[in-house]
Amino acid sequence: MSAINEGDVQFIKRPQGQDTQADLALTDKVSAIIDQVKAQGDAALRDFSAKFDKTVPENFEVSGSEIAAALADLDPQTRKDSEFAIAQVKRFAQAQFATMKPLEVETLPGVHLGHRIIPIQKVGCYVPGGRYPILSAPVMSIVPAVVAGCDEIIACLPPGAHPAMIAVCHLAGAHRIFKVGGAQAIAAMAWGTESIPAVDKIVGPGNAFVNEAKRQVFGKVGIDALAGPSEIYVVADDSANPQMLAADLLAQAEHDVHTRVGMATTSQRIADETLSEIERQLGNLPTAATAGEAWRRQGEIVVCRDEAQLIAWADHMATEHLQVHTRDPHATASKIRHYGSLFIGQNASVVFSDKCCGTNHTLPTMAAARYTGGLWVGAYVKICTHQWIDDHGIAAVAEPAVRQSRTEGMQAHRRAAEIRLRPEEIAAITG
Ligand code: HSO
Ligand code: ZN
Repeated sequence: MSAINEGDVQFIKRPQGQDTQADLALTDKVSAIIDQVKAQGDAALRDFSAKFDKTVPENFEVSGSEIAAALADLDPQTRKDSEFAIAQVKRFAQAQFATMKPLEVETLPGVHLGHRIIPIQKVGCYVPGGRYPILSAPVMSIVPAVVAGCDEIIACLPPGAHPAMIAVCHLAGAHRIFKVGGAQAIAAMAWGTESIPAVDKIVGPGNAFVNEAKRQVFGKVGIDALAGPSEIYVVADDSANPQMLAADLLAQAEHDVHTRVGMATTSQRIADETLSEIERQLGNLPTAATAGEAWRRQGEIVVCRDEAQLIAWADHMATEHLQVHTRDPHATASKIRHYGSLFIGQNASVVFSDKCCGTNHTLPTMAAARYTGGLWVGAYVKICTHQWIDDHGIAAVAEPAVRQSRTEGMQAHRRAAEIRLRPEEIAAITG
């Protein structure tokens, strides 16, 4: 595939410069928070809750009666809708899990190799606060942990989070829930405090503080990915519907002023009509303050000369969500390589995955789609190899191992291989 760059396509609207969350002081601020939590445990959590959340919970752990109250207050239809989302995410995660098989193979007579799929024991799911109480957020990080069979699944969410978020954490299957947010929550789950158990892996998106904290605790614990502001991109030909495109772009734009939204099309008409349709829809969108700002800052529309260029541009962008609105969307989609999740055809709006269709909405941003997919049940297990070597296999592997160890000067390794051979077998090894 030939490389494509900005000079190759025609910009109808360009993003206003590079908008990132980069803040050099952030690294230092976050490492100070982590150090304090590590040193002082719950006392540090109380300090940071007072400073950042303006409230200090009496107990960080959500009690059984608080969960019962949150469930009782949950509007019945909201509960049903969350249960629907949970069931859908569970079905797909179970189907994906079924594709992960243990393996036993004899690669040479007597050389038996294999792997097992072992659930991660303790998982910490970070549930972001943010501009909206996104009820599907806990579903996406907790349900696959349940499907994978993790022993201990905890959830942390900011103390100011809506009680419905607590209810959904519980419905999704969290074993314990804690009211602690931000970088301090990540530090607590990585190192443990009096109230909060240390986990083996931390998953779930968050703000710039949470992301930086996850980056810093990586190694002590595993992490899923570093999720930046949401992104949507669309590739469209002249069969696309500008009203739909504008609605889909603005849907993601309302997340945050940092959201990156864009479209590439082979049709100048679709580009022009989508541009004016976005302005028209912003005119009566209640969340236009955020969506409009995101669109002005980060919105992008480019015209490509043909489908091949459209595909090359989509791969170049490697966005979190990629919608394909072309005459034969399956054919177009099959040629694209870099995306977090692919939305094939006009009906498959990102909103359905965001909320409830069953694919996980926690996806790679900032072109991380070049090297990873999104959060999934496979992120909650380890694939660990094993081997056993019978008497037929020993000679086959020992001879090259002895020779290699000699060549490398690793005499103890040589001995460990030789000790398993008869003297005449050792004598026969040349080189
Ligand atoms: N688009 C977000 C997820 C979401 N949006 C949930 C609305 N609800 C992930 O990038
Ligand atoms: Zn969204």
